Amino acid sequence: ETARIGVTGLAVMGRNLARNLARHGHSVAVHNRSPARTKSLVDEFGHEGTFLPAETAERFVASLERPRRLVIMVKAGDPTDAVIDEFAPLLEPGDMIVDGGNANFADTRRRESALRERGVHFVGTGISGGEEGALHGPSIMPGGSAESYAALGPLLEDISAKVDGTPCCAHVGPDGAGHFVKMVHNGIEYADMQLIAESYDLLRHGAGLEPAEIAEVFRTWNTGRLESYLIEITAEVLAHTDAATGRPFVDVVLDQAEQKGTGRWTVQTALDLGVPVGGIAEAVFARSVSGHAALREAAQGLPGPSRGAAASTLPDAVEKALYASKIVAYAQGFHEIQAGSAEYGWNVDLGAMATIWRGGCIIRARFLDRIRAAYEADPRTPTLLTDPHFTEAVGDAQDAWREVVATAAKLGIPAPGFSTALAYYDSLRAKRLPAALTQGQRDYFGAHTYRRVDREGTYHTLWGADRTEITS
Ligand code: NBP
Repeated sequence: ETARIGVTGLAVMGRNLARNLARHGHSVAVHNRSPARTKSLVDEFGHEGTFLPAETAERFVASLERPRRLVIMVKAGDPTDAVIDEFAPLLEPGDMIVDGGNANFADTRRRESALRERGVHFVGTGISGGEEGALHGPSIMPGGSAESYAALGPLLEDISAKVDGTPCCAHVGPDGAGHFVKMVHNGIEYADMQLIAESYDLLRHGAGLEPAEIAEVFRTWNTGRLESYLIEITAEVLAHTDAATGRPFVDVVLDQAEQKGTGRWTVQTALDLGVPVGGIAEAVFARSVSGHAALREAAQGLPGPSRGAAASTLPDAVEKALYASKIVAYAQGFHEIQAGSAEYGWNVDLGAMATIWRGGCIIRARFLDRIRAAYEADPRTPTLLTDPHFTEAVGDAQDAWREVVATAAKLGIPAPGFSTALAYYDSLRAKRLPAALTQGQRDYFGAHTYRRVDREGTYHTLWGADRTEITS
């Protein structure tokens, strides 16, 4: 008896993915470095479907139908390489290794190219939605060859989340494309969460609302265009009362946010690609600032604004600022995917990415339908901001957006996400940017040259001499 697919690495993610496969009627071979996890999976959930447990790598590989489909769900980094080194010699040309971990796309590119030489397909696959998603239907972003997708796609689509009957799984593109898109997805998630956090902060300390009242505001927002998983759980968290103290839960949690690294990768990669992703960067930095306890402690006595100005930050204005800033953050994230796709020749279908994020993952939202529609209407649109729906939304938000950023500044409430979104927006719309002055400075101190608005060519001014202009 052989299994259609195998999963090695049976911690929370691998175990739930294997169960999801089995529950959908796919026989699944299961393996883990320490056999205890394999045994407990079969003992506890063996009744859910057909599991073929294997204690050794050899038996695991032998229990897979050909061409073999082997999913790795181990800790990203060195463990992934260790597992590949263990299994690759046992595989044959045409076999497929799916890496469902949170790998860096550069590692995926390296692994794909090494395995391609042996004729083995390496399918770096972004899987979003945490353990619940893995069990009940994640959003799946497979990279790798089109040939491997033909053999794997139906299985992966089968176990993915569905929205309006459409699977939240599509072939992203060759080699590292899947993990790249998953990385940017996580970066966007950071930005989205930061904007929501700033909205809360403004409602709390600008408008003076209590957490329970703010929970109601978020519940109301969740019935409109902001409807999303993140807004929904924000209301839940804000409405929660700490059992031990009777205080709002949000007030007893230490205000130092942590991160695992995919947000940072998104920003590092954006810097390499030259793509401005201020919304994601500020979100990563905001978590970083929050974690610098000693620095914050040292700054406690620093002067702030003289309060007194009535907080005019009404929930309606914040809702508009949030929607507009969210459009900017997503526009920046999609720009990064577009740039990565161009750099590595992936030909990523941006609208399809919005489509597969509609379910299964943390950023699932009604909003993604709008993004899908925008790319359907114009697949080559340079930015989501120029899509008519989004242009209208940011147009409608103008006064509120600016008022919210100004209010935050006046009251001394940090709003880096809102501020950077607005600055990016104004930078794009500006007829002239002060970059002309920057170029002048660069030419002055470093003879870096400049181009002119009225003629072709590259010029340099002899700043230290008689300031004549020469062509360079
Ligand atoms: P972990 O990331 O905690 O990894 C534990 C698994 O890795 C165990 O099966 C462990 O085997 C195995 N492993 C390690 Br560690 N080193 C190994 C080695 N050298 N050789 C073989 N196996 C090794 O598991 P997870 O939380 O289920 O996540 C799995 C992957 O999915 C990760 O890449 C993660 O980033 C990604 N992911 C996680 C989530 C989430 O919500 N947790 C969401 C999305 C993606 P052992 O049992 O023998 O120690």
